[in-house]
Amino acid sequence: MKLFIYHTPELTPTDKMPACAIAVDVLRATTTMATALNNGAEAVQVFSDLEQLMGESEKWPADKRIRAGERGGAKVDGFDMGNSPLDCTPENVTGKRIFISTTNGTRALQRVQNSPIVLTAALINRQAVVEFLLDKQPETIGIVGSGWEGSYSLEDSVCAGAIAHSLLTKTGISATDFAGNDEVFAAMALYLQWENQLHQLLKSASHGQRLLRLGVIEDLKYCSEIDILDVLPMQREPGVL
Ligand code: 3SL
Repeated sequence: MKLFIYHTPELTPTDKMPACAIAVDVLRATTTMATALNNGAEAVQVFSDLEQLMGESEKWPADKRIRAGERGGAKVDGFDMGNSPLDCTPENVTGKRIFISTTNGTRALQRVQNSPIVLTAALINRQAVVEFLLDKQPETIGIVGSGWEGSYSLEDSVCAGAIAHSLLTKTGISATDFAGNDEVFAAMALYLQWENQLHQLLKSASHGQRLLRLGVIEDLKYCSEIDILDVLPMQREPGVL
């Protein structure tokens, strides 16, 4: 098992897909996806283009769909919800398909959607992802952070480090055999430095600051919780989890 971490979709090679790819957008897309599926959503279908989302979702019965859209952290006008995981209550999402488009999380997922296995991870479902990897033992794993418009983001890196650290500890492989690139060491170091203060780290991150300015304080707290959901979002067909 060899792990590669890429900080942004742009830094992720597309010529050779890993056996298992994991898209991460802790703030907030992959946290929202994990929460929706955990709380009974039928599926999450991801779009980069809002018009395409409207067209596809139109084919679905109105009482069985939710249109979720975020741009610049805010809800897209006319959509049922934005990108808040806290809106994904069982009352809201059970039995429904979530048609979602977000700024960066969508891009990360689309970048690796041709890998044989595609998962999404956030801090809240970190251990469920680790357990799956320990069971399946894919030869190569690529974790792709969403970043923010092409730039590095702390929260995705710390989540990648949390996955890497748990995997490394549980497999007992030597770190040099396990790490496919230097980003793996850097992400694990970040996680070990902040593992007991993840909420503080997310509040300090530039996107955390952006969300605080938008007033979504409770989202930030929830997104920083670790291993609270036993859910494994896995792609069933391109763009559908
Ligand atoms: O960029 C994204 O994909 C979003 O997760 C950003 S936000 O947290 O909804 O602002």
